[in-house]
Amino acid sequence: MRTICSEDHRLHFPQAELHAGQFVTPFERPSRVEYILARLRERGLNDIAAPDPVAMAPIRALCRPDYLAFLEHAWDEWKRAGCAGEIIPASFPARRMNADRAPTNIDGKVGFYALAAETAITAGTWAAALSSAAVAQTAQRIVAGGARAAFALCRPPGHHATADMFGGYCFINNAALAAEAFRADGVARVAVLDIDFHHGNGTQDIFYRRGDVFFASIHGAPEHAFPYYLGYSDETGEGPGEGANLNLPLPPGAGYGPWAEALDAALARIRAFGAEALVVSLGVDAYKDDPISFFTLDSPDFLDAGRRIGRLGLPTLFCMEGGYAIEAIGVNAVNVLEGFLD
Ligand code: Q9C
Ligand code: ZN
Repeated sequence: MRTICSEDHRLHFPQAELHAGQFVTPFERPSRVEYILARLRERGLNDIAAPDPVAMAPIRALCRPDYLAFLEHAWDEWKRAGCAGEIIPASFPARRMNADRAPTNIDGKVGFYALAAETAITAGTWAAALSSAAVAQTAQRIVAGGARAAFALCRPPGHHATADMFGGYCFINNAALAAEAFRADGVARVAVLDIDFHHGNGTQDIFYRRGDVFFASIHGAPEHAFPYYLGYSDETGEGPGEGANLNLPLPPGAGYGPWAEALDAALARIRAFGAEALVVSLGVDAYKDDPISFFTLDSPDFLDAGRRIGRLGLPTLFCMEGGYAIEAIGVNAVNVLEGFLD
């Protein structure tokens, strides 16, 4: 299995994350990629390449133009406004306020395009987000070209990003971009399986009214876990997308027993949907020692999960998402890939 990875992910390295009322070093940090690369090499998965140049047209088709313009120019506007630190949203269009009219003021704009306040934007964030999208695009082409699978080692991650919002460490939805690329290549039915601990609200939102892309997510129940305001099991899709959205929330402390049961349920639905290509949003924050999550999967469980996904027999693109137990992230992510290849 080939891995695609860009050095440019390093351009996004904020110093600050608002966590538990304090600024801490962000959980989503550049070294995550180094641990995964080291483990790939350790396991002989040495086919690692840089991405092709980013294709902007598919990103423009996926995201709202004003959101992309915001991401591209936010840092300059922030500096021009005399703001001293990293871009952190602090004001939001909450209930009964204007959520469809962007302010001109940069501080107002930042909150308008944010879904949470933990994710900082810095000088290199736009370039890094584009490099991450390019990684997904290049890896998707490899699978579309006939490979059984490819690994898009995306950073920053993408599954919380909608067409018009950043947050949850995400800016551009790499998995959604890849799913759309399969559609553009003529694949009639595509499935996105999101095994990150957090609900893939961005991916769900993008495809919610679509019947051609099935979305399934196993995640910490929204009453208890970020992103809190989406991810309930009664969210089943709308209009032409009715029945093409499957949320499998699990309670605090859930271990591999219920998790694997949820995975099998998701895989059965993907099979029944008739998917011809699969995008896996590969987060490994369901791990027992993850600092911001509450499932209790152990490293060998990720091997088993990969095996089950492999038994679907679909052309599969793995897109890296979360995972914050840094010392274990390499083993856990690569275990999914190795299980798949078994
Ligand atoms: N302050 C992904 O796994 N809030 N994003 C967590 C810690 C945000 C996770 C609470 C979590 C985002 C891609
Ligand atoms: Zn996550």
